[in-house]
Amino acid sequence: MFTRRQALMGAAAAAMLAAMPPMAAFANETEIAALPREQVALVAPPFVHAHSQVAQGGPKVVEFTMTIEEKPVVIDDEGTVLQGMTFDGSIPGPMMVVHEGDYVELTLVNPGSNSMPHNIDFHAATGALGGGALTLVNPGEQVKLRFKATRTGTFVYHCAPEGPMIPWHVVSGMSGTIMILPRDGLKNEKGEPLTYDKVFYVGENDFYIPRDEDGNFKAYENHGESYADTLEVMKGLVPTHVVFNGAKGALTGDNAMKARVGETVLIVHSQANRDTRPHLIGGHGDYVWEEGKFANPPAKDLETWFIRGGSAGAALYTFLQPGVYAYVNHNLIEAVELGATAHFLVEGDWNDDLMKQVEAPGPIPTH
Ligand SMILES: [Cu+2]
Repeated sequence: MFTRRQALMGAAAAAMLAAMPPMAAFANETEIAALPREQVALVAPPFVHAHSQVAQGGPKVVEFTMTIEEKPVVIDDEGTVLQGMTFDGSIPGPMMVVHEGDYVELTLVNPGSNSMPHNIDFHAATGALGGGALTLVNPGEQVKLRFKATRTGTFVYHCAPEGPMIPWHVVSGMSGTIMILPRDGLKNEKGEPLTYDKVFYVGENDFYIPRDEDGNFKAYENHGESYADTLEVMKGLVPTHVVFNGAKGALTGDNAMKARVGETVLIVHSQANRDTRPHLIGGHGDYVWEEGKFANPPAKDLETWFIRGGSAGAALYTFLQPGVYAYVNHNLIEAVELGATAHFLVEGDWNDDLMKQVEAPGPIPTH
């Protein structure tokens, strides 16, 4: 007999099923092996390897290789040396771009010339400490990790070996970003397509360089020698340097990022360790994915945006005036004194309607 109670329970079960998220379709090894593969050569920031904004065809396996390099890096114009640790030789590591549903297959190489084990934790990946538990490589080893790009957005990756080694490796330079684009590209808050003419990747780093009794930055022979002193400065939580692209001035003057009036630029900004607040002086964020997650609609017309430590965000802006724009961490002490300033050099015609110096500076008239 079919009772009223059974009918209610049946309805409840159906409602529960309907409320459950749809189970994603997971592929087996045979299906993954049948996918097309693409090898991508990474490029050093602020540049990003060539990619299509809308996916061409179905999901594929995208192969990347990164070689870890432990090396001294000059981080300011006074010649201060960081005992650096890098993914692929650059601070930050290179930005990878794939589409949702693609597989990332990374070969991580730790050459015998290095002195320490390293690994990689992808905030974009699911399981095993973001891959960190499956990628620990000693000097002289390499490892291959595959993960499925299931969530869209900009995500940090970083080295995460063990205990106090984790923050030390991160503030020595071992972080970068992956961007996972929706298959049909970026969209505005109405779901209409957005595209960019150029993309730049700005990675922000806080460094903690020990000083001697006279207050001068200390130099060390190697990483091991620098470790104890550096850890003491780190624990004070006051960085000696806050920089873009690994060094004060790495993106200013001759190294400015270039654009033209009318061009739309996507700026991806990461900070693996500490909060920051990018601001484009004289411009705006037309569309900003502050948390860097493309499933959420972008905010519009932002003056400053907030990047949480341990994340990457993306801002889209169409330049409307020529000139040099400073792009800063709008803690202006960090921007000016500690190094967190970049430049955009924009060419094109000035628009008097948007701004005009109606009268040049001159003496105050007397009566
Ligand atoms: Cu490491």
